[in-house]
Amino acid sequence: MSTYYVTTPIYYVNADPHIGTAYTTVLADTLWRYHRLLGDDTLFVTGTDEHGDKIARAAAARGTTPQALVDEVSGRFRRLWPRLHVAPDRFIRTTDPEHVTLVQHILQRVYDRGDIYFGEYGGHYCTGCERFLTEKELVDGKCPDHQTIPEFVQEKNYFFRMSKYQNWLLDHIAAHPGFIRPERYRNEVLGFLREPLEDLCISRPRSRLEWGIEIPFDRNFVTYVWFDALLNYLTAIGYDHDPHWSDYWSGVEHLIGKDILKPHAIYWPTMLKAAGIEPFRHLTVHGYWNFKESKISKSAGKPVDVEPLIHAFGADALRYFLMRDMVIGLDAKFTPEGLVQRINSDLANDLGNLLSRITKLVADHFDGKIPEPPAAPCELAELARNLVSQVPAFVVELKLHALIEETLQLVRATNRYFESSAPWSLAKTDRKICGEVLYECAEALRIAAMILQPVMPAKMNELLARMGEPVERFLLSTGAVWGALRSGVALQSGPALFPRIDEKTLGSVLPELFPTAAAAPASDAPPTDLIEMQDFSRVQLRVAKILSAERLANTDKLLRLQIELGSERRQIVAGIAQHYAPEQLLGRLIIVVANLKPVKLRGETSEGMLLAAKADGKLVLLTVDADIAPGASVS
Ligand code: ME8
Repeated sequence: MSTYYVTTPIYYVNADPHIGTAYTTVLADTLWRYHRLLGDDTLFVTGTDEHGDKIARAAAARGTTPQALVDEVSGRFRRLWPRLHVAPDRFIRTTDPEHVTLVQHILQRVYDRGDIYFGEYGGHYCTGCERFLTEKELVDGKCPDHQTIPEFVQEKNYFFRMSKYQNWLLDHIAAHPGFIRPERYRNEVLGFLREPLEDLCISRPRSRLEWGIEIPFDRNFVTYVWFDALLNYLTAIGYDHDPHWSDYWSGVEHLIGKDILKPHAIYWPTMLKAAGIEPFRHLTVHGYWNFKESKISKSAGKPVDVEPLIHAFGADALRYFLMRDMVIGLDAKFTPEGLVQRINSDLANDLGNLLSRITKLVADHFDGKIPEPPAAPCELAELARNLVSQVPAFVVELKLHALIEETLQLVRATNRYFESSAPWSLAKTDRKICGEVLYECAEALRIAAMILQPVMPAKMNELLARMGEPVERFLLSTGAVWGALRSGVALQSGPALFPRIDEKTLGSVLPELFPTAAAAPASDAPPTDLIEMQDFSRVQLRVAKILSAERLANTDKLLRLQIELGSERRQIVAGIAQHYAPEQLLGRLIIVVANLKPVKLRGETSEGMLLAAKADGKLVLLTVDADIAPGASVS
């Protein structure tokens, strides 16, 4: 049995979880579940990154204390994960006392070994990245990730002798091809290392930043957030005091998005080396989920909330889409239409439908009990055996999208076998063969469900439970064996496993998913699609007066507004509840899109959309600057 320890980045708590952070966490959970299925000893850790400038600034902007902010937002991450069927063994926070002790211990060790010194530095500091950017990294004087001009900061600080480990790191990468993967990111890191590596500034003066871990050998400084955050991967396994820490460490896989390659591929291994700890085993880097052409993120003004997606489509279907539609290492496109297409074709049509067809015929002709298998299995058995034998390679090589597709190929082949054998006619002419066909189809489906269980744990467990399969921890090697399906066991009927999503449902959830997407394009991004004047003139903008406002039950995002629009009264549902209290809105004159087709949001009709501007997660209503009659057109 080998150990598998999987980590996600610990997320900053200056913003709520969104589809990007959900992706890495679902990926970690899925890999963790696959390794359990393969019989490994596993550990899965995620958490939140709670110190540093970014958090201090976000707290100040909200008029709260850093501690109150981190408690609130970290709680939101922790509560979201179970809703996505994500079950980490440990949720770590960098404000945990155990972590603070570990960071100070490692700092002291590296200092005592002579690899930390005091010096002065001036450089371009990007608050978004929480690090100094080199001249080479700047594009037109701006941070390429955040599109902001970094501040020039000059101050005395502590420095880590990172440069000393440059050659060691190059040799280590060369000797361990799986150290950074996929290869494109390994090459990117080798590219960084072609330039001389600078030492890393690892402190911040208390006078500038209070919110951090105190440097153990100088009370006037706090620890730079990356030196603090990266060490969470050791705190989580009880570094140096848990008897098993080194077993887990030897099987570690760090999952990250490409935005944080440099801290993980350069700072982290050199920090470990300086502290006398073995480097990590794998750093696996994935691309971005993009919405249209730009990265989905809070700072880009394009968050895609996860809660409404779970509510509308279900956690497992969302997990399926995320795992199926991103090839690890490449960017992927997130569109609600793409998500629905996946659910309808793979899950409703192929998988769910197969279960319903088999269940119905078994109920009608075999008293609801799984019939007897044939003496010799059909061609599906070979397909299934082949697939099962390839699962470990797909998992180890991180080709989850391909594993899912291959499994769906088995499901589709089973549907074809069902069609061509026509068990519904056989039921009238040859009941024995009819039973054998149904057994084989059910068996292929059972094996497919076992393989897909890490991707969709709740739905696949439900499917297996309907077949009378025990769904506690099972192993692929003993469970996914052709012919293990037990005849005579009840095949329970139930509602459709994956109901089809129709256009109406999609239309009704879109405004909630992207409450401000239409109203507020990314603040400083250049327009990508130019439109003709006549396109714009189709949109009727009008002034409206808010007559009443109230919160909608079961969502913390939506308000129901009654508005006056000339002689008309209308109801609109707006995603502004986190930015405005209902009583703040009464009597306000706002701008609405008046000719939108009505949609239903959480069962409430919305006849129009209000306009708001968005930046840094803050939403501000567009209003008029003098009194004007409600209903006035905006041109
Ligand atoms: O960087 N597509 O935290 P963070 C795919 N605290 N993944 C995305 C994504 C997108 N559009 N947007 C975000 C930090 N992610 C540090 C990490 S670790 C010691 C410290 C995911 O909240 C992806 O995993 O900014 C990315 O690397 C991470 O969220 C960044 O999270």
